[in-house]
Amino acid sequence: MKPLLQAGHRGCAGCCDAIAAKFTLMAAGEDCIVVSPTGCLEVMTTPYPESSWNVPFIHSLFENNAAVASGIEAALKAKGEFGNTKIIAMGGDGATLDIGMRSISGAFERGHDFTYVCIDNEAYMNTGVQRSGATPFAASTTTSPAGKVSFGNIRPKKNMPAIMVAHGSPYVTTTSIGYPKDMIRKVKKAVDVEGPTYVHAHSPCTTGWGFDTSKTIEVAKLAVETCLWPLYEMEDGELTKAKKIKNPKPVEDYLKMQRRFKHLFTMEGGDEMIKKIQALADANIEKFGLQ
Ligand SMILES: Cc1ncc(C[n+]2csc(CCOP(=O)(O)OP(=O)(O)O)c2C)c(N)n1
Ligand SMILES: [Mg+2]
Repeated sequence: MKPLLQAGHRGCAGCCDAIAAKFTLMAAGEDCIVVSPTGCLEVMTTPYPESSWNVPFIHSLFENNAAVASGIEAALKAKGEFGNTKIIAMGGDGATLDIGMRSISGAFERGHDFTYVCIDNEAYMNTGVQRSGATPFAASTTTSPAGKVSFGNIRPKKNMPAIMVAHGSPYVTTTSIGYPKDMIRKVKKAVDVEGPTYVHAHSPCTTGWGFDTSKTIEVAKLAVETCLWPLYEMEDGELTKAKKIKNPKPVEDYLKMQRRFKHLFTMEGGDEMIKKIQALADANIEKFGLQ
């Protein structure tokens, strides 16, 4: 079978978006329609007149990504052609947590049968690494730069999965491109569950985070192994599964691999910030019962 996302696209070496899209399509199979707004994934896979997509792909605006997906579902149903076709809206963290939030909220409220996959590389990468609602505490970005008077981004990540749970979604899950089997299983489940489902995939970006292009998966795994990115499933609002981490690694192991956190190891007071980040990981262990 030909790959559903063709090789030869223009992603960076080690690109997380390509990996996330590939796993999503492996899970959804051929009979799917993908809607995606502007962002690295769309730009690198669809330079006119080329396309890497071997499934139907529609480029939406940021603002109407989930609205387009829900329109496709409604149209197929009206034509009596809905069948088994999986409708997938796939957007970056900026598209999902910030600019496209209203249309996602509306589509989930209306209860359309589709799956939203957020490819979370924790900043607006395509336009040059600007901070988004998903940028973690103390990360340096071009709009939250670390410097003499700043340790970088001052706010913690917005809890998007919790917002989707609050919409009454039957299935909300977090995953990571560092765990292919986990991600493929969860996307499969999400597309099979009836109603609006949400998959939030943590996706380390070599260019924006500043690590070697060969380390994408290693960095992704460290986010999970330090408990900074817990892998869990919520069904009908209840926590049904969380990946246990027997011996969590210290958050330094994750932070020190990335240029965006480099200042924490060189600036006076950086150790206090690292303690705050460790506290976020410890809170996840408690909240999701990771041990
Ligand atoms: C309404 C609107 N605002 C801003 C832009 C400019 N823009 C294009 S790509 C992009 C970054 C997208 O970031 P994200 O959704 O996180 O995807 P990534 O590129 O990081 O994968 C932005 C801000 C736009 N195209 N439309
Ligand atoms: Mg992004």
